Amino acid sequence: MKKRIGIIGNERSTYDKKDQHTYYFSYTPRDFVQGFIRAEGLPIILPVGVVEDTVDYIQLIDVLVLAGGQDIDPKYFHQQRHPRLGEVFEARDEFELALIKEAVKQGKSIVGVCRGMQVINVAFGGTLYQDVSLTPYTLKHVQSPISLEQPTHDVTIKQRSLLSQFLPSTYKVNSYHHQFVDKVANHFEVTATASDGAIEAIESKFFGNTIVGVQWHPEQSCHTNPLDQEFFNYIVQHL
Ligand SMILES: [Mn+2]
Repeated sequence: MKKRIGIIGNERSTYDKKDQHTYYFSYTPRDFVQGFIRAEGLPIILPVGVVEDTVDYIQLIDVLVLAGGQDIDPKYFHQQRHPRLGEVFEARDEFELALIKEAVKQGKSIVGVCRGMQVINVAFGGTLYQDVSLTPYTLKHVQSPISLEQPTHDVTIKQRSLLSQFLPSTYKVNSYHHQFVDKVANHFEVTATASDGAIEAIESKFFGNTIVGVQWHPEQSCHTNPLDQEFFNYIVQHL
């Protein structure tokens, strides 16, 4: 059997003027699906479900992937909501935190992208900056309107890290985040840093399984950049 990659979905709605009806969708960006198919994995989209089903969901998969999306409710790192906090999605927070806990119990690897890295950090006791305005960082970390296919800032990759298995020691990544890891969770190490000091990747092997999170979006550039496709290849081949 191919490696089963469970990607946690998101929800969105569209209002159809003709029907005068709002339609709700569970989805994940197609780029994740395609990245894992190219890597010869078996992507499976997990909808935002109910916490009591987390044991069953984790049994279905080999690797848990947390994708990008809304901001995490800061109550999970014991802070009040800052005025610059973006949209939050409570059911997703709760479900993802439960899936992470269960994945650790069952010894399944965990991968986070953007919000996904931040959720991992919070799940293990770290904190976030709720907005870039609260940080000392000076690079442009929301690169729009520049397409995410195009990398815009450098990161330094730590030697002997998981990321260093397929990325060079200095690597240019895309950037689309207004929140940042602040205090890093215990037993995690920072394995990529932007030149302004922003934390761009974290990893841990402490909990028995492999856990890795990146702040950039390899799924948005893996179609055109082979090194970003390597992110998916590595997950399927080694996690
Ligand atoms: Mn960045």
